[in-house]
Amino acid sequence: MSNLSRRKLVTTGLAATFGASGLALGDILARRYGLIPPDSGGWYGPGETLTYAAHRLLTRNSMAREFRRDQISTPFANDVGRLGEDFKQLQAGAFAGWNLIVDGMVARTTSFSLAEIRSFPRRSHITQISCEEGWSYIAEWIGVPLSHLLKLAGIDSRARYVVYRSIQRDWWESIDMADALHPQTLVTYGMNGADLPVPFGGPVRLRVPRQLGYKSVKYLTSVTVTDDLKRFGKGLGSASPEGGYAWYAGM
Ligand SMILES: Nc1nc2c(c(=O)[nH]1)N[C@H]1C(S)=C(S)[C@@H](COP(=O)(O)O)O[C@H]1N2
Ligand SMILES: [Mo]
Repeated sequence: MSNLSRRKLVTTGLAATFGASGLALGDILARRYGLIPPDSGGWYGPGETLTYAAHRLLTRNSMAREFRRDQISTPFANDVGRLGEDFKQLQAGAFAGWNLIVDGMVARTTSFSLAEIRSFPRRSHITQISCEEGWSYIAEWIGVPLSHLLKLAGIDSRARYVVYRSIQRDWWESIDMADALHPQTLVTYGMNGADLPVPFGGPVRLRVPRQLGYKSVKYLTSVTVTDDLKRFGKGLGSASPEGGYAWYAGM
């Protein structure tokens, strides 16, 4: 059998197995491991479920690849979003008034100022951010692990996801606790040894290096801890599936 037809056979077999019985498989996974993504419905649902469940079962604690300092990209690819008056006012005050709110299933709803965020234990990594459109760059990201802020707010043991938002209202995302508590998931305020520049999401950006670029939301304003994504937006987990992209964008 040639490689091509073998591959075709394997793909067809997979499609038959997981396409036809996707719902049954989903049911089993849901009951056994609770690994059904919020966008598990529809045509792409079984594939989304498989990808997410496989990643979580096999590589729950894996690390995103880190690079050497001399591999940092110059110049960067970058996508600059439009920013409103609320942002410009905060920018005029050197972001002294910027707050990040942590709420939802926590013991204490907590508002962290930029100065407080900067005072916490500092972590950094040199990782690649990859856009779903095909471009990428490598940068050093500096911040505090999101897990640190979640612990300070007192996270509930029933927590399953965090929903996070930008001052740009149409950008919001969510990740499961495996990524929220992952040591490389950082609330960043620095890049390549300097303050995080505004075009790259400054003053504060959530960096989720195990997933595609769109999960790294710029101009971060809030993080809500929850056990259920159904009551956010259209119930698909984030803005991405509402626009046709996967909720889980793990690499
Ligand atoms: N608030 C906000 N966050 C965002 C975006 C955006 O437009 N606004 N774009 C996303 C997408 S699609 C990608 S690929 C990366 C791009 O990161 P960069 O601006 O550092 O290049 O940011 C993500 N986070
Ligand atoms: Mo992107």
